[in-house]
Amino acid sequence: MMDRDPIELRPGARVWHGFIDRKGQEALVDDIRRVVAAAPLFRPVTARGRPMSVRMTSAGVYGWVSDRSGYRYETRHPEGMAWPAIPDRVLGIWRAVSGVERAPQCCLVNFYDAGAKMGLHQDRDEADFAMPVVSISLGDDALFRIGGTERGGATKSVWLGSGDVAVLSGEARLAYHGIDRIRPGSSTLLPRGGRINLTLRVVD
Ligand code: MD3
Ligand code: FE
Repeated sequence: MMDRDPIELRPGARVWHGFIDRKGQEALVDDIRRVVAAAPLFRPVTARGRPMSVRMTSAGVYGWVSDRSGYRYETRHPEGMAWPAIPDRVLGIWRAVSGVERAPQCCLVNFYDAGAKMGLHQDRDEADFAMPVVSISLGDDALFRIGGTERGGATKSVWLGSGDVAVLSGEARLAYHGIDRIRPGSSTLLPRGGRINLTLRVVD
């Protein structure tokens, strides 16, 4: 499975390129299809009412939602159902790279079509920043950007490809990060193209 050493973008921010082989990626896509069948993708709107370009859903005890009342973790999908369980294969990747004993409570599923992006932000809605964030990329390549813990500092960029796994921990746990753009058509994993990112977090 893990055929290379990770790249350390900054202390605590590590990327394993090619962590998951093609068969593993296909199995993950099947897992995510089942998650999306139980908890459909929706397009969150910001507190100011602006629709996000990324569509989302979640698995786990908590899911991440955003609407006119703001963003937060919730135990139910906006349509009212509980979130489906985090697939075992996804939990196995968390165990392999997270370095912590606790299990993730949220697997956020982000779907990026050709024009989607995510602005620079911090992940800080969680209670314990000693718990890392683990990210799994599937499908089209994405240009990921990471800065420091203050807005406006220097940033570094790296392309995340299908099967790459990244961990944000330690002093990078509160680093600003985002997705500038995807490279449409760069992967054959998803028949209709696009990118799926799974972001795993311990919430409470
Ligand atoms: C890169 N999602 O949902 S994954 C988010 O690709 C979010 O959809 C982005 O930021 C996405 O909040 C980025 C998060 C991530 C975590 C750790 C990393 C990316 C990383 C560590 C190193 C490099
Ligand atoms: Fe984030």
